Amino acid sequence: MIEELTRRETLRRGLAAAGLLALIPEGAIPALADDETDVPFTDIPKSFNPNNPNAPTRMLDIRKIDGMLTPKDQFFAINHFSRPDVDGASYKLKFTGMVNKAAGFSLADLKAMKSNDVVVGFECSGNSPRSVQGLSSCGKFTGVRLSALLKQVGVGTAAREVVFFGADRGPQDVVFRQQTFKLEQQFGRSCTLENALKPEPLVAYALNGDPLTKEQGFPVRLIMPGWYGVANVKWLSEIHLQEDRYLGNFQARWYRTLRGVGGTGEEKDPATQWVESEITHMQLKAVIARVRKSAGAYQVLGFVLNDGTPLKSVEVQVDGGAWQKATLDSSNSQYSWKLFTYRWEGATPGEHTIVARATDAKGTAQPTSADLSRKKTFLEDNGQFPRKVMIG
Ligand SMILES: Nc1nc2c(c(=O)[nH]1)N[C@H]1C(S)=C(S)[C@@H](COP(=O)(O)O)O[C@H]1N2
Ligand SMILES: [Mo]
Repeated sequence: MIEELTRRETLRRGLAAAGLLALIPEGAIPALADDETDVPFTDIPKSFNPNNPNAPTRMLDIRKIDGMLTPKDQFFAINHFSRPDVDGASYKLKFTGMVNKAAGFSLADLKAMKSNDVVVGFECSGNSPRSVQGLSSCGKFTGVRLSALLKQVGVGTAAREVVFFGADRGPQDVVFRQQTFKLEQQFGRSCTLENALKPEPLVAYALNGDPLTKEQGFPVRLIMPGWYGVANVKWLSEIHLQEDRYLGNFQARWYRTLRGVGGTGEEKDPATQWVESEITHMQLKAVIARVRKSAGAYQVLGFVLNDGTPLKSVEVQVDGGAWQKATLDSSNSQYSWKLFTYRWEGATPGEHTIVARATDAKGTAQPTSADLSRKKTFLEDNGQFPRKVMIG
């Protein structure tokens, strides 16, 4: 895709010279050309250190986004235990619990089945301005539909919940009332059987056409298009079917949101309900990632993440002025991140504040951070993210 965009850009330049530019769709996001420069952001925290190979968490430097697919060595990476070494040759994906026949699929078995490619963008539910929104990326994943595997093993009649375990494990605090147990835990997440049988979930073995990297879950991971990062279980080793809800730490304790609904939002207002919810589908979020100067004009680039609902609009506001329509990129697809560009006319020297907001076809609008004040926990921060830039 990046190569494609570069080719498209070369073409664009040729056509521009020939006065035929109008033939090319607006909004393609090419790599920075020789005569273009990045406009610096003045809001990057001093401590921000993206793409540090030694850090346990790798963040994407969103100022470097130059196409749909995040290169594998820049793709953000988060893990709760140390990254396990899984041997691809002896790997088996086990199906256990309420299945008609317990089964194991080797990497070769999976690769022999019908493969699907899907471009999926996702973010960690903890992504926020603190990490300059760098806990996000977009890749092309290749794999087998989860529904096809479930069909092959046969789902038991009582099964309602599908649990996905990674090969990573370690001691963790398990809290029950006032007691805390230190117990060996495996990374696990679950979803309902209904969600598992949808066509989207993918048991993936490749990222951008190459085998998964160790950071991204080699040899096999789950991809849940439209869901937050945590649902995409890496180093996938076992899929367990059961009747009851799965209540592991990463499902029922760590990854939840607590927010006030109704009433005034005052903690003592009986009309306000304090609702706890699971971290599942991504909340609508637009982020300005990059601003570039090209032949005296300024172009703002950004991305939108959401649950796959079509977008109605993405708008950009400069220094508190009127909201202006941004252009969605022609390379976007339903579950990719949605790239957008905005041509910033009349930018004057000095510091400016720019912000983006997205609205989807169901009318869901991206909140401001003030709108999120009733959210008590820090996950699912999809508030608008005003950026500061310096025009030279
Ligand atoms: N097995 C396993 N899968 C995991 C995790 C983990 O710790 N172990 N972290 C999750 C979280 S919190 C996120 S945000 C995503 C990050 O995916 P990435 O590292 O490919 O960017 O992986 C998810 N899958
Ligand atoms: Mo995450």
